[in-house]
Amino acid sequence: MTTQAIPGTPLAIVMGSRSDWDTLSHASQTLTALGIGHHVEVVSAHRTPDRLFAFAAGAAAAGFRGIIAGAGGAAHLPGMLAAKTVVPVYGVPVQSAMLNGVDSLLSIVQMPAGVPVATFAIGRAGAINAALFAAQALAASVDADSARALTVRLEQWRTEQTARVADNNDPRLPERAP
Ligand code: RP5
Repeated sequence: MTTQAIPGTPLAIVMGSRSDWDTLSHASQTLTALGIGHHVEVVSAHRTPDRLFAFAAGAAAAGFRGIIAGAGGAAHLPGMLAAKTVVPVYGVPVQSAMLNGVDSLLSIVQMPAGVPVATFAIGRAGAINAALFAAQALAASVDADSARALTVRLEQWRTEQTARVADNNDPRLPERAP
């Protein structure tokens, strides 16, 4: 399968470092095999935080329907992307040298309630499965009008969640509704 199955560039693959490409290249190869165009970019949560925020803030407008995000060690990239966009984030823990990727896995999977990251296996298997899952989600997408309405609702839910935290920043006081 080499022809374009889905028009445009509906998915992005981002990673915390060029050194993550050995792993994330498997996601790219999988999407290419399925005929799904995708953007590829290094965006580091720690070394280029402003770039991360700009990428996440522009992801929906750029037309991305999913972001595959790989990182290793203190792997904050997938979670911070998810915090700034309602485009689904598929997290791939990169196998780290010191702790074999268990650090990456726990860092990516242990998100607080309210900001989901779909987390896959460590390394190559996770990269391939993240690509397959993102492709399956694309294939199962609702029609464009429904998708737009759902995106608005998801963004409203996020806005309310943010306001609720900001309005209740003193833990000694009873929690107030927004
Ligand atoms: C993380 O630190 C990256 O995702 C990478 O897995 C890890 C090491 O990065 P380098 O020191 O190889 O650039 O941010």
